[in-house]
Amino acid sequence: MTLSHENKSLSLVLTKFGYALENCQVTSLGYGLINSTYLVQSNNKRFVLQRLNRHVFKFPQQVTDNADLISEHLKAKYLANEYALQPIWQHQSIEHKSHVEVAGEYWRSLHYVEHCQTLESIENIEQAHDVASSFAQFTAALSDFNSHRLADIIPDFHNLSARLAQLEKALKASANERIEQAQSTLNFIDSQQPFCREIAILIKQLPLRVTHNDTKINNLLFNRETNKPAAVIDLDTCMSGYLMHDFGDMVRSCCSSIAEDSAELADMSINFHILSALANAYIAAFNGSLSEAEHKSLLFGVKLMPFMLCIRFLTDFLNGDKYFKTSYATHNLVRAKNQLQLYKLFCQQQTRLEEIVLSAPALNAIA
Ligand code: GN1
Ligand code: MG
Repeated sequence: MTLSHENKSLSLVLTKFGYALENCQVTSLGYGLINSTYLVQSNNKRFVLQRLNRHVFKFPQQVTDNADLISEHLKAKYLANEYALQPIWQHQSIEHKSHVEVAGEYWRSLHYVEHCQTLESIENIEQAHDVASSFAQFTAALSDFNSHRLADIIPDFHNLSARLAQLEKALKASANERIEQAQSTLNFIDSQQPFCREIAILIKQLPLRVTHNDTKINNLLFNRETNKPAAVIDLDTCMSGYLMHDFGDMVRSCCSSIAEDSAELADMSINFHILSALANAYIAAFNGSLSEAEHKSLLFGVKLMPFMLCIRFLTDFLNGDKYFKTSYATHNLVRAKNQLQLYKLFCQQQTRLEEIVLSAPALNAIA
């Protein structure tokens, strides 16, 4: 979309939310790979405006409906002092809706939490503790929410066998040049069938919960003054899932020494001190309510999430980069190789991983 095109849309969208573009300052916000997000300032008011990616979200109203249901639940918990983080919510349009449609695009406005920032990496052990207990609190606060009320926004989102099938399909339709570039990564994925079988058996023993499904460190807002977590954001993929998905996604985004799209694989290492702090705080936050199977599954989640994200990036590379935003031709391939390297490092450190995750105390010592 060209800038003038986007500006014209922005103007109409703002009108539908009761604002005039000429009185607003609009700037880009965040580093998401899917939606386009803006910060809007109008006089003394600030709010977030977001254009949902319609290629990714085939039924965007499901996204805004789910977000309304979740924020209603979290607001009630917050008011009852059962949830310490700030719930975020969607603003209503002048037609009293949580979205507006302009030129076939789907937009929404979100509450902007003041005095906050996001982080792209963990700076210390205390922060790791805070990140893990925040994401765990988020999931724990949703443990009494009936997951059937939530639409399955992207079916099979974290279903490994479905992701493998999508890769297979992309491979059949892809150009030879891309396949050649992806070949070594494809071969390695193919060699991991025993791991895929383990996951298929494991998931039969796990309870479904309402999970966030995108627990990257940059989906947590930190208060700028106190440096403490303020709110869990980006509820786009909040739906039924397994706890190991959220734990694994958090670990993959917090423990690698390099960014998820860095090509400098020789520099990649895992910070086990951070991992240990994450595991201890995450498990303790559930205060004994995790079954043995769920606790043990977290170990698998740590390997599963980079492995599955590698498959997703590679599939998109073979499909011609239609899903994730990219900045250069091999961006998705670089991301896939990066996540595969992370998976390999975790596999090499299986014993250490087991020691950390399985020995994490199940009870919250502070409670
Ligand atoms: C996407 O757009 P963002 O950054 O919130 C993706 C996640 C991936 C992540 C990888 C709907 O999230 O699943 O883990 O990129 N979201 C969707 O950075 O596919
Ligand atoms: Mg997201």
